[in-house]
Amino acid sequence: MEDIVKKLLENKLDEDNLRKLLSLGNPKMHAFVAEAIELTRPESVFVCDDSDTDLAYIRNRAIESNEERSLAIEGHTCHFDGPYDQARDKANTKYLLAAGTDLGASLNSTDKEAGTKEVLSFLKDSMVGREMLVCFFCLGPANSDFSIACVQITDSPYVAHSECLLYRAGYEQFKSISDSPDFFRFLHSEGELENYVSKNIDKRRVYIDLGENIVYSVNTQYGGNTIGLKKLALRLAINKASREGWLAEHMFVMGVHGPGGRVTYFTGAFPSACGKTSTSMLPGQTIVGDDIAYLRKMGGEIRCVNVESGIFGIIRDVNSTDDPVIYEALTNPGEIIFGNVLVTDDGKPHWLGMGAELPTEGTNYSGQWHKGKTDDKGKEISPSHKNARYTVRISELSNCDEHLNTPEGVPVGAMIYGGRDSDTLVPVEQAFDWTEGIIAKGAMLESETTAATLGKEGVRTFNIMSNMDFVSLPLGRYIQNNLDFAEGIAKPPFIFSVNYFLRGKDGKYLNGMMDKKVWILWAELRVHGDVEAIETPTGLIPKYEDLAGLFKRELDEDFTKENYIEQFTIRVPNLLAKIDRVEQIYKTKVPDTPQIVFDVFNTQRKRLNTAKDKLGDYISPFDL
Ligand code: SPV
Ligand code: MN
Repeated sequence: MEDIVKKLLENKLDEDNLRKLLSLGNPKMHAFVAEAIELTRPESVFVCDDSDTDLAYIRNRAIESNEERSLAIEGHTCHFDGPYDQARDKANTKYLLAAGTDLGASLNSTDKEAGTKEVLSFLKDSMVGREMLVCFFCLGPANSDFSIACVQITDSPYVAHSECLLYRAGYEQFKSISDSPDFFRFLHSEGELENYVSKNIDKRRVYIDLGENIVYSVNTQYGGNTIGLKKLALRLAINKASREGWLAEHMFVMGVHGPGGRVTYFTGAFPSACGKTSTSMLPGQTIVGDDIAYLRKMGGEIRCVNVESGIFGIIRDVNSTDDPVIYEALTNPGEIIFGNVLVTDDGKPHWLGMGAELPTEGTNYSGQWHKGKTDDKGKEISPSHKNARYTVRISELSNCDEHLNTPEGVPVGAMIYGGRDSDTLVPVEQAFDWTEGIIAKGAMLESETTAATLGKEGVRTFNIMSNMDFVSLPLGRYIQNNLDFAEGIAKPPFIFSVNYFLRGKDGKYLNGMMDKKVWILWAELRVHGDVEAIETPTGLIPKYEDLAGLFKRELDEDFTKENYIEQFTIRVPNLLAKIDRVEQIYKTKVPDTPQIVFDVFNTQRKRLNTAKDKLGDYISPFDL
């Protein structure tokens, strides 16, 4: 170890913490910690070795520091982020671009030298008077081809505590990588606090250095901006995966339970707040993960793991009818962190859509709250934020899949792409093949914006593979990587689109919350060739009889022919307009778009026009 590193560590760490840090023989990690100490100048440094004592220390620190408060039910706590720090800050999340590199105009980036200087200036002295926490985690199951070791430095016990619930312990993984330089590094400081929340929101930054595998995050607490292993690591992983020939995706992983005890694993990519978690939690199915998956080719098949081991889920509309498993976990003892809900004096959390009337006063992200309270712009403050969250370990859920921690992951039988779309796509459609699936389902994905990111809601936005916010390489190359991924795979996963957000002429949603169960189970039957399908210009859709049978058996509902026609009508003008819109983006903003993307657009356009000439603008599935 370099003398200067050693000296810095010895000066700041007490004997016990120094021993824990030096037991990991990784010079690059030691240097990272030493440099962070020099930069942020903490009062003390705590190193977590994943022992029960150390995990309890972090939990207690979160409460002692007032970043979390204890709630009435054992193990439950609540954290508040500041009123302007309630979602991912896309505008201030940037890639640090070294001279001579280019990620394309669609990705938010800044000059590496200037950006690094800026973010380091905000981090400078940020931990004076505070304790630095150094934690180790592992992305993916430990000791597997998927594993990526990570070190997180933060001055927020809430961030560290969240990561202890969301990720696999990594101290031992770090031992096993020995002196390897191949790991991810995260440096976070919440910056100056006021009432325990980050004060200098105008200086909030999340800067990503792909060359160094480092992410800096400062002046923010919201999980999506601070929890290194979540979206910060996803951005690093997508770039690493591209270099190494695998995929890192914004996808759930679930076991879909078909006839005769058969389990088929599905991945599903949906933009934030579009039903990803609730799909992976569907009754009767098992969950591997709800947010991020790594996919690799192994032994002639595509296999995947959940990168995480917990859920940082949206709590809005979680109730005993629509999300019974989560609701059960949220209302019983266990380690859970609620974020930005409403808390009443009796220590109970309340949230929008929980299935009960909300109280008229309590404490929320705005401080003391009462019904009718307005913000500084005169807008009424919601009791619980729309993007309020809960954090829970998947192993604590009754529907946890047996392969959550299997080192070789699970085989992928199908991949689903879904978005918020009120008027174009049918509820479920299978792509003709892998290439058309990746392009027409994944690379053409659009979705209406939600409260999960700052900015206006409900704006139809291009969102390639639901991964637009996290892609860290030129988009054309990202598509090509996806297309190439099935090479050498005898039976590539089937690809489907789903749309849970279709609206009727009166503006009302055409589907109930549980209808998605029918779409997913139908897709599972297709993977095994158990049902036939109807060919449309853009793919394959269910036959009425098959859906009616599933609705009856699974939901005890009568699915009428009228419903079927309204939902599965092929809306030719809308589909053509969608192709035009997305094509325009690729033509103007993505110079490295592979030619095959335009070919698929043209093929689909031609098929749609042929069908239109024969059958008109709006085609009933019964006419196909
Ligand atoms: C999402 O917004 O996609 C999330 C939550 O999963 S976070 O990215 O952490 O904000
Ligand atoms: Mn997500």
